[in-house]
Amino acid sequence: ASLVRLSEYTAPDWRVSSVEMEVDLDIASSRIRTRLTVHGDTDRPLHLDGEDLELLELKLDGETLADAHYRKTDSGLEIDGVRNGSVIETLVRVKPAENTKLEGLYLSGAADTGFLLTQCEAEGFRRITFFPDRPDVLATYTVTLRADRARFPVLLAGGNPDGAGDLDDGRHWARFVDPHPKPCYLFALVAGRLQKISRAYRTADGRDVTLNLWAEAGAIEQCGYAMDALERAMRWDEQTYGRNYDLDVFHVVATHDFNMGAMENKGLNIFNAKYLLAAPDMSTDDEYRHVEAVVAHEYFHNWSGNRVTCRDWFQLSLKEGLTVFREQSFSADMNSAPIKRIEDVSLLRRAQFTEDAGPLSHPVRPSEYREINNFYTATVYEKGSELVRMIAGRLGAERFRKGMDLYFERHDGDAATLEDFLAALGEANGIDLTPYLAWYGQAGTPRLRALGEYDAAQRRYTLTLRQRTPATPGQPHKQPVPIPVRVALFDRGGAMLPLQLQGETEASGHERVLELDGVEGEFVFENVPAAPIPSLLRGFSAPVVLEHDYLPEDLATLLRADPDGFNRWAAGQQLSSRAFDALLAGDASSAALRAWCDGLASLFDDTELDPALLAELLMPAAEIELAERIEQDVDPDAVRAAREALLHHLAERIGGDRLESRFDALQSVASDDLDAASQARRRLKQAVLRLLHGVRPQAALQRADALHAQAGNMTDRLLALQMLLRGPQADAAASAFRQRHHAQPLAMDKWFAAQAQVAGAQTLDRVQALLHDDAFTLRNPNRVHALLGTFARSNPTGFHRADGAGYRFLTAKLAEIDALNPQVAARLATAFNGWHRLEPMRREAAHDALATLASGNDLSRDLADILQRALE
Ligand code: DPP
Ligand code: ZN
Repeated sequence: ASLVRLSEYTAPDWRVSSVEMEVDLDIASSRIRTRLTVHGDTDRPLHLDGEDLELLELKLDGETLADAHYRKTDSGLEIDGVRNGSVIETLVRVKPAENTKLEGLYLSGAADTGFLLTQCEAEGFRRITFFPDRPDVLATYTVTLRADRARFPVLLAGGNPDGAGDLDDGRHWARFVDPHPKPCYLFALVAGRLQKISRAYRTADGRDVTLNLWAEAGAIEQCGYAMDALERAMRWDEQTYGRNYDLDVFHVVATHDFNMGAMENKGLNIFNAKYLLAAPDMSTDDEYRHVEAVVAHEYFHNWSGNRVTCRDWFQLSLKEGLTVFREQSFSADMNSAPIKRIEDVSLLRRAQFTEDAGPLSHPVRPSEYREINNFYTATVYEKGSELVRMIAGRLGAERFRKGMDLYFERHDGDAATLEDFLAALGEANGIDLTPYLAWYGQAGTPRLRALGEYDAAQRRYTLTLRQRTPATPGQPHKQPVPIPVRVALFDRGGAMLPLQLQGETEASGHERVLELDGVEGEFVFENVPAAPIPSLLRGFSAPVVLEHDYLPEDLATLLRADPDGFNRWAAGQQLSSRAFDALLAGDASSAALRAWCDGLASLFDDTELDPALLAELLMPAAEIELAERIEQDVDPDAVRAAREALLHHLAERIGGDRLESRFDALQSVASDDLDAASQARRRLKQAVLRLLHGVRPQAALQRADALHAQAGNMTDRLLALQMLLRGPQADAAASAFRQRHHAQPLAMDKWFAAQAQVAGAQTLDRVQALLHDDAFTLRNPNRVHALLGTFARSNPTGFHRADGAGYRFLTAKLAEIDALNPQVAARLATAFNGWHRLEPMRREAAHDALATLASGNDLSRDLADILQRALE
């Protein structure tokens, strides 16, 4: 397929001012009549994108077009003779029930009971009607839906309602008008048997809005938490960014059949049920927080994405990075900020750093793509968010808000670029932010090397910072990027020192942001009484890999004494990662291992410490992240063994008795409530039980068994199941869980995932058997990700088993899935990401499996693109 390049962007020849649609909905065959009013100052033909559409009528200014005046092309229609102000009318037929790609208009659920819905981002609107399907074509929409009233009692489209009524022969209609010009990727409709909960909301600027959450019968009771979260998000955006909602009604709909997490269609968000439904018996604490975060994320898009959209898909991070940042800030405000930062940085390292180190590495703003669906990545989202965070930090809260106000005001109703974003933030404050553009165009994770030198005679501490970004595919040479490095200095006793940089007349404050704006910079602190311990990159002030030759005891000091929870965790992670390096090399007596174990053993009974933070401190990085520390010839079995040894040493140092009694104490005050303290205790129980399992497996399994039988919440029950799956009661526990939850799809996803995650080579057999479980289907993205995605991504010793059977298994399934749903196949295929760096036997087996898959015919553009880049 052809390459789309950012450098070749040109403004559209033809724009569309208004879209009128009349949609006759039916499961097997739906008809869509569309009238476009187009504008342009050109005599070039009008190109309309279209895919899998059956064209029934085509009119220009009311006249049916003769064959000679238009052409069908590979990508749509080309129409001659169009004039400024012309009206193009098309009538097409589509087949929703046959649409397994879940892009365009499709059926969720069974033909007799399910409902119809749409997904357009990025390029699904062309599967509904002929249209210039690009985000810089903004139009107002009037949409009339017609369908059988009994089969489709609820009809929804984005915008304000504008009439409804009955038709002959049992059908009815409803019309919606969206006055806000929008790109077509934000179009949506929903039709079927749905129930709702409603709430009245008055915006800060006085608009009365009806909030409606929709789900199928049986699930509507699980929408209450999301409704509360939505209201919190709306208030937060008013208070934090001054942004108000702008229609009279806001709909959110849950579906179990969805490729993405959720979609911010204007006025009609559509959610993967996983991120909307929540109930104590079914949802873990993490899932509750995800619901809150995703509800907020999609709502925030109403401004960062919808009112101000993207000029082209290369600018995707303009809306996604910014909206993830807004979502993360919201979640930090609603929950524990340090824990939220720990979670976000962990995810960044686990998902984005690994992506950036492999063959699929790309800049936050890619310069070219074959299939845009493949760029909804951790880099565009998570690294994109880190870049906004860096810039917000550079400006400070007040100036950032001022800049955001200008951005929204200047580009409202517009399709903008990342340059526009930086210009607005900068110009509002008289600051030139263009150096940050380098971050957007350059792939790879910068290495930040820090060297500290203390001069006792001068009482001076010099910190030298140096940056280097490793080469990535297509980008052999890297330029330096601006790196804000948040720094504090500690004395040996763990007290923070007041800071005085060279040139300042006196010390002030305990934390500074040093700006490294070239390859190397030197920063001199004066009046430092003794060699300090630097605390670097505090709060993870830039998405880089920090390299500093800390003494283990200095990291232990930071782990113990830093007043900021995130930084304690960061120090602990550095220690445990170093201890991991040593264990991998066969060294079980490293100073790092000792310092880490001693440090945590002494914090273990600290009653001042938030149990949620202690839980995070007790867990080293995931295997996949630790594997990144190895340059070449990664052996996932060795990685796991070293990480397990790490946990074992820690558990021994803390001691089985203390672990048991801490667990029992936590359990004795357990409640099923969702308050922060109860969640924190559950989080700590998890960490403690895992540690206990390493030293006293019997004691751990006994507790898991009791927990599995008694738990009144999913967090505990799932923990228990995960533990029991490692022991002799695996089958009994699995079938008890299945029996209890077989009617809850979201719980069943966890059941599949828990089994796929059991470490070790033998798990492949179980995964293969689970393919034949009645509840498994390749057609449901959540189910595929639960079983196959978890196996490939979260079970390195299973997927990467030495004989290569895991690779061959996955690629065979990928071919089957690709024929149904290319987006799901392509996403799953990225699990091969690290294959280049595997040890030779596995590397060869992975390569062969990928190459065999790639040589097949009929691969989708999505999957072919991933395979081609992975194999390059
Ligand atoms: N629906 C996806 C998201 O909100 C893509 N826009 O991130
Ligand atoms: Zn988004």
